[in-house]
Amino acid sequence: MGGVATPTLITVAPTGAETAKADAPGLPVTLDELVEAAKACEASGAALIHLHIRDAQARPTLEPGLLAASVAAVREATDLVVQLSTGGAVTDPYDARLAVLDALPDSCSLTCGTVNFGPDVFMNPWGFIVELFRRSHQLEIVPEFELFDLGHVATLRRLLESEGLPFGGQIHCDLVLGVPGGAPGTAESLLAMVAMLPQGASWSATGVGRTTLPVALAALSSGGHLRVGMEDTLTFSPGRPVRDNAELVARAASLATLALRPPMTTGEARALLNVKDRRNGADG
Ligand code: KMH
Ligand code: ZN
Repeated sequence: MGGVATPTLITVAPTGAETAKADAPGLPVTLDELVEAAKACEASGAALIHLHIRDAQARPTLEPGLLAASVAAVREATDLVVQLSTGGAVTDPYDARLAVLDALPDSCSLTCGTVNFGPDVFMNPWGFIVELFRRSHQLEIVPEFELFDLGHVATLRRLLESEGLPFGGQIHCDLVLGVPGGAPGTAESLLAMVAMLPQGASWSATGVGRTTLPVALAALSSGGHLRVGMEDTLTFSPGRPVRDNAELVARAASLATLALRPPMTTGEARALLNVKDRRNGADG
């Protein structure tokens, strides 16, 4: 043994597209709430933020002006790596999902396959995956590959074989487990997916709902990073709703520290993912 343990990249996914504000009062849905949540999560140990945004009625939206304003506001208020979701809501059309990249975030999510999503279907056909990958490369945005099932890992490998490395050169993945329709949120399925990842890939994992803690503990003990947040988890412990995103980040930071893999700084996250520096109007 010996050597220096890898610090933990903590990603926060504060909002998502599925939960109504009325069902979770702590959900950040306005720009002000989003910025406050981002600042609190950064202070609690997050280094990357995965953003979905809402309109004035708190409905999920991919409106280009709001996306650009959200990226600018979070960049202004924090040093977090800003990632926009290209998954959106299950009802969003492909062209609007592709146009998300025009807001020039540091990173974008890129889901590597279609998956049943509760009663819905989250559509990600091969042609769309390739188009998103190429556009992210063109615009110098680092993709994070979202993997909901084992077949998505196989598709990621196929994508890299045909298209080469993503912008920045680092293959970074997020394993999203416990979605009804995707891989179960267990250590066994996490390890099966990790075993198939391309060589040199970095990865985080998130367990949806009550799988959040088993998946986080399995990820920490297997060299992975963590994603937490109200997009994925609304119950802190049985019968106790999540108060806000920062408490989920704080819990993840405690687990990581306990595992002797303390939270990564935003600077370390930027270096790991090799994101283009777009702060202070450096570019776009
Ligand atoms: N809201 C889900 C349908 C992503 O952000 O890229 C898709 C999702 C994945 O959340
Ligand atoms: Zn998302």
